[in-house]
Amino acid sequence: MNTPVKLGAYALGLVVIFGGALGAGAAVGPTETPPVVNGHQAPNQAADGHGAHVQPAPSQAATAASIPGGLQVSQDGYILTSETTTITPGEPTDFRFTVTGPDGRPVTGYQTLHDKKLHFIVVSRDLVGFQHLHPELTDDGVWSVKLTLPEAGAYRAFADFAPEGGTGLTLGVDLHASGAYKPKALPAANRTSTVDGYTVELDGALTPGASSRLTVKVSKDGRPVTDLQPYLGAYGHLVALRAGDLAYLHVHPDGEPGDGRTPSGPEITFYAEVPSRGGYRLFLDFQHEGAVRTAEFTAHAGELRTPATTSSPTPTATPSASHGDHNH
Ligand SMILES: [Cu+2]
Repeated sequence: MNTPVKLGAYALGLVVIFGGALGAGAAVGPTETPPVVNGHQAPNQAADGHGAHVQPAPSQAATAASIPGGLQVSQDGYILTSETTTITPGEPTDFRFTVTGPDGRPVTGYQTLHDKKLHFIVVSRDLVGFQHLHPELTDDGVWSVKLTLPEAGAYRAFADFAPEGGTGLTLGVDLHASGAYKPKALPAANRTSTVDGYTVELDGALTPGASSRLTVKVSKDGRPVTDLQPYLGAYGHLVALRAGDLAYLHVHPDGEPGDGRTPSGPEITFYAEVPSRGGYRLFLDFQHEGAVRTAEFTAHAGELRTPATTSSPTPTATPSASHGDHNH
C-alpha cells in the first residue's frame, strides 16, 4: 500500500472504454463523405434523399466515437451539471445533479440499463475508494444520492446512462473534498484481490484496441464460489479506469443469469476493449450472500499489438481487374 512513488501521483486515473457502449449511434447513417463545397457541406445534401433526421457531420461523429467515455462533462449535446462540487470529507451529502439534453432542459426520460436508469460511479483521482451508486430521479430531472467522500482529495464522478431515444453516454465531472491530502500512486499490478474473506483471481490480458477476454474467479475460504447472485442483471460488473486521465470503461460479462449457459461462478468472463497502452484500475462488483463487494486490480495494457495475421501472410490484393466490372 505504501508506495514511495510520488511521480505523477495525482494524475492517476483510469478509464476504460468499450466498444459497444459509446457513440455507436452517432456513427449510424451513410458513411460516404458528403460533397464539400468551399469547405462546407453542399447545401442541398440534406434535402436530396436520405430523409432521416440530421446527423452530426461524419467528421464529428468519428471523433466523438473515438473518445473514451467519462472524460467530458458534455457530449453530444448532453451536459452533466452538479449542484455542488466541493464537499466536506467524511460527511454524508445529499448530492444532486442534472443531465441536460440538447434542448437545454433536464432529461427526465432514461432507458433502463442493467436494472437502473443511471449508474453513478465515484472514485478519487488517484483511483481509491470506488463507489457505485444509484441515485434517485425526481420528476423534474434532478438526480439525488447520498454521497460521502471519505477523505480530502480530488474525485471524479461518472454518470453512465442512455437517454430515451439516444445512445449510451458516460459523462464525468470533478468533485473536491476540502483539505490537505497526499495522493497515492497507482497500486502495483496484481492478479489476486482479497475483500471480506473473498479471493478474486484475474486472468487474461488487456490488449489495446482489441476485445480482450478477462476472467475472474471468486473463492471464499479456499473454496470456489458457485452461487454468485445476480447483481444488476449480471454476475459481475467491471469498471475499468485508465491511469492518467480516468477514461471510463464499463465492461459487461459474457452471458447473463438465467440464460441457460452462464454459471453462477466461480468464474465470470468479461470482454473489455481498452483504448491504449498503459495502466488501468479495474473494479469488479459481485454479489454473494446478499452483499455486494468490490475487488480491485491494476492491469497494464502494455504489450505492443502483434499483427493479427503473422502466421498466414495475407496476399497483397491485386487492384487490376477487380473494379472494372461496370465498364460495358
Ligand atoms: Cu450501477
